[in-house]
This record gives sequence, structure tokens and C-alpha cells, in this order.
Amino acid sequence: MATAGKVIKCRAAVIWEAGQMPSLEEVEVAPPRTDEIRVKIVATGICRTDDHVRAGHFHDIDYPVIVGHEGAGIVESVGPKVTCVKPGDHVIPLCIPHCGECVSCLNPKTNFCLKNHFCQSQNLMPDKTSRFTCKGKRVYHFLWTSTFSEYTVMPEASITKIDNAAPLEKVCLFGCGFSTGYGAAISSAKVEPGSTCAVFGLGGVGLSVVMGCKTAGASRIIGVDINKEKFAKAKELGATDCISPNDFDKSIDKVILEMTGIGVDYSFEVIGRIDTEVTALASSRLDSGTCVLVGEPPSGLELAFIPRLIVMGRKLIGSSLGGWKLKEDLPKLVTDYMNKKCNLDALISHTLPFEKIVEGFGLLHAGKSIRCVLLF
Ligand code: CND
Ligand code: ZN
Ligand code: ZN
Repeated sequence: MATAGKVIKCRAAVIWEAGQMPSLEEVEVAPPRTDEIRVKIVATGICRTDDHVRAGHFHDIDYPVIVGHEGAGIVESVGPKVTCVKPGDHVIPLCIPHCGECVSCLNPKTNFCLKNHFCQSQNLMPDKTSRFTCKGKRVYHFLWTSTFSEYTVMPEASITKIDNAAPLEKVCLFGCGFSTGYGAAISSAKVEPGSTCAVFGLGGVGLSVVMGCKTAGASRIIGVDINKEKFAKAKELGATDCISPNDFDKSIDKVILEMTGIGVDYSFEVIGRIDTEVTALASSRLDSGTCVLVGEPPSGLELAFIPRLIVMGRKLIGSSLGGWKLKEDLPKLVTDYMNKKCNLDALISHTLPFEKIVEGFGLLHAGKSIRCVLLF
């Protein structure tokens, strides 16, 4: 491509300070270094995690920052050592990299590559520099994805190649929302046919958990949300019951206990609050239930519960990006989607031009959107 090796000027949404809305800017994006890839993002979804960063809920983030971690695009250029993709390939940036060599990458039980942005300097590329500048200032990366920029740079480990025929404006949701929720049920919890499930939070990620539970053959899926506007979609995607904590004068775990007699086999917290994490745990079967934490509470909070909640045999587990080994598993999920095996489209409530990103965040704040996809 004519732009290879050159700095590209393009549109991006920069969050200058914690608490501010993203601001549309022209940024400079440096060429990819040795084992890096520069991608032209075509479509990107807004996930609640991007909003947590915007709001300043995570303490390990530096500003100004370009967030966005649910994108799809086309490779523009690659560094000299890159072998996994070439310019023109369609790709999805990965929130968790896959170096393929560390003890975690070699362990089939985990997707938490040790050469990730959590163990290293979170907001910079692996060599501790940034590829973004705006108005003469260094702008930080986020999760090595930063998809709220028309062009972005990521390490080779943080990208996967997908079928060039897949519609990028839809499959961007494999970057987080769909894969995170669907995998929490299918891959992390391993929900079994006939089992009972409860899903706390029916946003883009929670509804994907509902779809995962349904695909796994769950006999009962109880959706829990304070926003009843989410119920219709949840039922369409497989929830058998939907309840709001606001309609009861007792805690929702007691309601679920009464509804099921013993509690659900699998409960999922997909809100990001420690109080609902404890409620989700207490909603699962005392003798054999599994509670999966998916939501991301703000930094600094600690989860507290009485040990008896788990001593009898309940399990408390976590799930990050659905437990998938993203580099290998996402292309397969995209193929499943192309073969109509998963209903990703149902999550897209709004599609807006990238320039309307602030409106997109507003829809999320107002509880109106499931996933708002932004198109460059
Ligand atoms: P979104 O905000 O769309 O959905 C959350 C839902 O929870 C909304 O429908 C709310 O109405 C509902 N809700 C809020 N408070 C309560 C409450 N007290 N009781 C019941 N329902 C409530 O968020 P999302 O679906 O984009 O993301 C959900 C969480 O998952 C969020 O914390 C996000 O940061 C996290 C997440 C985790 C991962 C991972 O890999 N583990 C990846 N991406 C996002
Ligand atoms: Zn690794
Ligand atoms: Zn996310």
C-alpha cells in the first residue's frame, strides 16, 4: 500500500482525561515496527469496558488514551518480521494476545498469555513506546487494540486473520462482546444440556451468555436486569424468565432459590458490581453450582463473602474473553457465524458513523443500546 512505512494522519477518538467524553481528533499513527501490524479499522463496537476507562474506573490507565477493543479491519502494512498476516487480509484485533510460546499459551486450560498488556506496561506497545500522537502529545494505547482510531497498530500476537468474506461491520463483535459472553457459557462454564442458568446483566455481553447457555442446551435461563427494556431481546435469544431486582422486596438469590427449588447450576455476573457478584454466587446451587464472574468492577473494590457460600461445593470462577484462545478460536467462530450457527446480528441495536461516537456512548449510558457499532 502507498502508505506503508509512512506516518498516517487519520480520525480517532481521544479521551484526554478520566471522566471526559471521547473527543474527535486527527491523530498521527506511526508505521508498525518489527513484529507489529498496522490495521485500517472498518467497524468497531462500544463495550462497557471502554466506558469504564472513559469514566476513570481503572487505576492502571494513562491518559490521553484511545480505547476501543471490539473491532474488525484490513491490514494496511506489516513490520519486517510479521508472518501471520499480509496487507489486505481481514483481521480482528485480540484483547488478549497469543504469543504461542509462554507456559500459558502452551497450556490448553488457559487463554491468559503471559506476554500480555496486564503483565507489562498496559498502555504502551511491548517496547514501551506509543504509535499514536495528537497535537504533539503522546497518546496511550489500550489493550494493544485501540480500535477507536481509523488506523491502529498492534503486536503480531494481538491479531487474528479471518475469512475475507465475513462482513466486518458485524464480525467486529467477535472482538469482545459476543465471544466474551458466549465463551463464558460454552468454554469457561461448560454448561451442560438440561442445566439451569441465571444471567445477571443483559447488556451485549450478558445476552451473549444467554445465547451460549441456549446453544449448550440449558433447560432454564433466568435473565436478571434492572432495565426491563432488555427483557424482550433476552427472551428472543433464549431467556425463559426475566426478572428485575426492583420488583422484589427480598434479594434476588432468594427469588431464584424459590423459582428453582435449589438454585441454578450456573450463574453469571455480567454487570461489573461486587454486590451482584455475591448475589450471583448465592443464586447457584449450594452443593454443585458454578458462578462465573465476567463483569469488571472498578479498581480498588474487594469481593467479600462468607466462606460457607462455597464450602459445600459451589465453585467461583472467572472468565476473560470467554476463555477462548482467541488467535485460534475466533476464526472458527467467524466460520460458524458464516454458516449461520450463531446469531451475532441480534446484538447490534445501533449502527452509527464513527463521527457520532459521543452519541454512541450516550446510548449506552441511557441503557438504550445493546451494541452500537461505529463505521469508519
Ligand atoms: P452493559 O452496560 O451493556 O450491560 C450491563 C447490564 O447490567 C445493563 O443491561 C444494566 O441495565 C444491567 N445492570 C446494571 N446494574 C444492575 C444491577 N444492579 N442489577 C441488575 N442489572 C444491572 O455492559 P456490557 O454487556 O458491555 O458489559 C458487561 C460487563 O462485562 C461490564 O462490566 C464489562 O466491563 C464487562 C466485560 C468483561 C469482559 C471480560 O473479558 N471478562 C470483556 N468485556 C466486558
Ligand atoms: Zn503467550
Ligand atoms: Zn469488552
